[in-house]
Amino acid sequence: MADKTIYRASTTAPVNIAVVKYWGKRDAQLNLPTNSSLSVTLSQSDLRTHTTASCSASYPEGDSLLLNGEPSDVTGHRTQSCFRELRARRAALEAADPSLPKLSTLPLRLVSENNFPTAAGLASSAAGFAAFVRAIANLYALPDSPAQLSLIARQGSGSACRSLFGGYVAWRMGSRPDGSDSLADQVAEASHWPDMRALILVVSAAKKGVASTSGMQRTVATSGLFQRRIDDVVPRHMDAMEEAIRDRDFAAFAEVTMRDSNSFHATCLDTYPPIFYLNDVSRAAIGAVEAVNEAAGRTVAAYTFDAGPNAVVYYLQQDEEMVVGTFSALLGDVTGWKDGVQSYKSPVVL
Ligand code: 2P0
Repeated sequence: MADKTIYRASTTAPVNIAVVKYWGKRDAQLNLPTNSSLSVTLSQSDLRTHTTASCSASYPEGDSLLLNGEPSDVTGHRTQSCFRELRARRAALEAADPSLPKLSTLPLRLVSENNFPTAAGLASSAAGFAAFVRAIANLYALPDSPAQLSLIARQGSGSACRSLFGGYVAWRMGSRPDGSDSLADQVAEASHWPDMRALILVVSAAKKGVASTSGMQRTVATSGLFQRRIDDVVPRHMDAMEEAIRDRDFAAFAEVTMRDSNSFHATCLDTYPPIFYLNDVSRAAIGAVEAVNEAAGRTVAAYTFDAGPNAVVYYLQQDEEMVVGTFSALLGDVTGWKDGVQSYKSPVVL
């Protein structure tokens, strides 16, 4: 009789918010970026994806994914690349040790839940593919390091490679055509800078207007500013950011974070036709950060925006009252999700 055992493993992965942004692919098939990037993983936040991976000979033919209760397509080349790479690694283990169960040939079933709006510029694909890859790696008992798994997660979604580490994480763009050196590494543990906090302002939970993948392709094809960003701006920002993190220099961290967000959104505006991710509430959040820094007489807060209008504001614990107070005045004293989600304030300990 065939073995009907169900093999199962679960994991969660957090979102990460870039302070030096990834925007542009040099190889869409392998998902290789035009620039390195650096992010902060929000490990302690409730912005996470929980994923269970299972496999069994009793499952019907074919792999499946249930995302937030809805069947989701797994035939896309990115998802297929992740399945293929993970299966190949498991098959190698099985070949080396014939006593292992042959999981690599069984249908896979993934069940994944986000506890935040999907595709609202809150890095859902980052947490999603990081959890996807780690759940299957756990199921297959792969010995691969987080850096090795980041090579696989990158092929699912670029930013996902950074969510396999906590703390401050760089995604090195690499130079090899096969992508084997385009992977994530940890610049510093979260505990290196224990006072760092993030405030997430959900301006809108609606799906973003221009998806990242097509948006960045259009930028690469049409923006003149983009070339300057990848040749000059990002390399300087990467160096300055690593130095700011190493020295726990908040003023420097904040300046690079805000400049890089501005540079990324300027590049979006320079795309033809232009891409707008910021709205009036986003601009009010920028104004509020400028006002609180001005009032304090030093830099206490830094804003950053991804491919959507939601703001993430970084600050240090000792300035929490000042920073969170400013945003309460701007957005009202709302904690948690509200009907229709107008705003969400949740100081996040990293
Ligand atoms: C980032 N973003 O570094 C930048 C900042 C958005 C703005 O990574 O095509 O969803 O799946 O590799 O990772 C969003 O892009 O793009 C992103 P794909 P992804 O976080």
